[in-house]
Amino acid sequence: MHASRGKRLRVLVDMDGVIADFEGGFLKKYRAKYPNEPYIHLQDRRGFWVSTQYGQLRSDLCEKAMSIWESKNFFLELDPIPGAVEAVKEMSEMENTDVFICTSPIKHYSHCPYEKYAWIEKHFGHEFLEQIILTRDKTVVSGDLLIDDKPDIQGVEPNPTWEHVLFLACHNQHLPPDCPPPPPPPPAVLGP
Ligand code: UMP
Ligand code: MG
Repeated sequence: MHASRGKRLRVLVDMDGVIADFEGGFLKKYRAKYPNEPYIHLQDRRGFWVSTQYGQLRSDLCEKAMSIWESKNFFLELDPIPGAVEAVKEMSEMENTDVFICTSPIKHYSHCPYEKYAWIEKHFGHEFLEQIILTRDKTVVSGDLLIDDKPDIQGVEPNPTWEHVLFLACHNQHLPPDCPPPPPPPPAVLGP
């Protein structure tokens, strides 16, 4: 794949949880909006979906959690993950390397897609707007590497071109390290 593109390496970098601190931004705004409701410390987060874990804590907290990232300025005001903006800029300046930000917007689209563009412009500059891919299905995007904090990235393409590099996050740090799948069993030997 890599060689077929004249040796250029295409790196897809996820946004929430990799360069933008979605979990930290969520917890700060959730606690400010619902100071009397229970919350989950970042070290106790398990599973990719924040809304699912809050819903397990108490069913009505699922919608309360969603109301946070559906609010205006939520995505725009996320802090960068320390060092991430610098690392992505550096990677995009490397020889023979093309970097794209590949991010899934929420379906409540009033603010999120606009704010993702504005966030990239604010932290990377106007030129970087050429390198944004907004998609709900990352399996159809071609690349060599996808750096993403979501452990299971699925979609309509069963064999994406990229190799998934799992980015460490509070919700995935307890997962066992990914092992390559076992080789297929030898063909059954049929009797005479
Ligand atoms: N998101 C939800 N629910 C959650 C947690 C995250 O809808 O419980 C959204 C926020 C982001 C998207 O728009 O999922 C994650 O995008 P990626 O980082 O996978 O691109
Ligand atoms: Mg992510």
